[in-house]
Amino acid sequence: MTTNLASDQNAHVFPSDFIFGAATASYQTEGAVNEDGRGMSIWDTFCATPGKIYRGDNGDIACDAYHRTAEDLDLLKNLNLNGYRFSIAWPRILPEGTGAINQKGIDYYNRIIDGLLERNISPAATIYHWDLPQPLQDKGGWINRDTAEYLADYAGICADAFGDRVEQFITINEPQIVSRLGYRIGVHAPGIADPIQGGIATHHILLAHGLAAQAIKASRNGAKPVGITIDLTDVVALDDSAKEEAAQIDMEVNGLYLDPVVLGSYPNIRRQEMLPPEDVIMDGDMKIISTNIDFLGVNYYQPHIIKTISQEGIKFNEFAYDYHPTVIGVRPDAMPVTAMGWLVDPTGLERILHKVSALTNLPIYITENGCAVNDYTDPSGNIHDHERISYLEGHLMSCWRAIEAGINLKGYYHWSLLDNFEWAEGYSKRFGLVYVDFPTGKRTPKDSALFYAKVAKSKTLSA
Ligand code: IFM
Repeated sequence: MTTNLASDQNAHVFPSDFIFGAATASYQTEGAVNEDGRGMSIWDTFCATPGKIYRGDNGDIACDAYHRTAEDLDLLKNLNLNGYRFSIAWPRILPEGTGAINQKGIDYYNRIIDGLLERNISPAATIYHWDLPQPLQDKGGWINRDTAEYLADYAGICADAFGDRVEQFITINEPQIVSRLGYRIGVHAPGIADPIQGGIATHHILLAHGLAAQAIKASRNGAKPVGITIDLTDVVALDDSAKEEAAQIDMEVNGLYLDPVVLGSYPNIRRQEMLPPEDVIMDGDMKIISTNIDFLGVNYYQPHIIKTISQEGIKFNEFAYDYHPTVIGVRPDAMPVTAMGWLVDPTGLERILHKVSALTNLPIYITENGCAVNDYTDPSGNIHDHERISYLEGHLMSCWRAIEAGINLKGYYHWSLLDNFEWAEGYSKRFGLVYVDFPTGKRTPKDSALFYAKVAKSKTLSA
């Protein structure tokens, strides 16, 4: 099926209701960690642990977004964006993780939501973008099954407080990163490096998604559109003999999180330690995890390109895959990389959209896509981030082509609105459309922001 979107050789027009948005997350931007009753999160603890974060950075001040709400909402408006994806900090709403609600936390997100609506910008709220209240970590964090229930209670509170105005709720951001980086490898909070705990955390975070979706649907505000954001990567085998391993890697990085949500089962992964131990999967869990949702959020950054290892071994632009010794990952010479070292391949986004659409009829939103660039202000105070413009243009073109091919893609949120705290990388990586001078908090739209503003205004990508 094709949709016959308007296009001539030079102009590619998006549907009139398409969301051109930007995304941020609480701990990465808000700062004000000790203000207005916010409790401690695992990221406060992790950042305070020597050696965990580049240069010892932390989110104490970040972009100071907590104090600059109106300024940031005006930025969105001036960039002609019609959608904003932000996350709610669990420890601002429930400083202990459960129990007493902190009204000042509710007030803060009310200011954001009302300010968005006044500017005709659609609010999309993520319930959990990784800032677990520290008191819940002290009870075991995502290893403790109760954490899934606590998250559902907190999601219900958010839906009751904000569901009369928030247009989309996203339960969890990137369950893969929570379990893999937080529990399996330990480079993210809470810093656990144990494959078994990784498997347990995987199941509990997915269970939390299902329970939270149910709680949001049961809100006194009535059922609101709810979905989950899963980070997906396109796994490509360059030769036939790498295909089987590529399929396994695909299941480990994508299927392990996507299949339970859309199919209600874990994929057939060979490495047993990737899967949740059988005794943590209770009767009825898979049904909860695959609870009906209204849309799927997809985060896409880069592909994984795999080939069979040659007799000469690994060359400089290749890298080993742990646990998959017969294949290597390849960085093709012609493919640019971002300041994170991530490959730039917009066609991967298109392929991911086709693969997801073959699995589910859910409407899809790209809830994150973007790149880190070594941005700097020139002597006149401008930021000429041509790499980001090219990245954005390429990926928007993939979105347009996917819609043209009949894929139910409803929106695109660029990561990120602002340069911000990039987790273990601290402030060393800039992902923003808007440059943030961290010592002063001053915001300056980069050239990419001006480019995106034109696209968003005209809903047209001109070649
Ligand atoms: O900054 C992160 C974000 O928090 C989650 N998705 C990937 C981004 C870039 O690493």
